Amino acid sequence: MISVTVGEMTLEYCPNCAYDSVTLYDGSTESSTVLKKLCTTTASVTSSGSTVLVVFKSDYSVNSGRFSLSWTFVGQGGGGPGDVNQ
Ligand SMILES: [Ca+2]
Repeated sequence: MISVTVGEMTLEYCPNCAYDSVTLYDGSTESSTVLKKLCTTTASVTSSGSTVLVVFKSDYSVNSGRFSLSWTFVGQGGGGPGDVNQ
């Protein structure tokens, strides 16, 4: 599993973050489950598998601040193909 911590998130504000956003997916494609969609709030999420997709979207108007995030592997032990151990 991967634990992602968003330390800073100051994008343009809009309800549902419709204009500018960072979306964290629980998988490798945009059809994966959305863990969190953010524009002005921070968050911490943990994936169920070994992949997290981060998608930043912005539109043509209104620029705002910035965002930062960090991630770490969360070990589960046991091992086996596809598992992340720490
Ligand atoms: Ca914008």
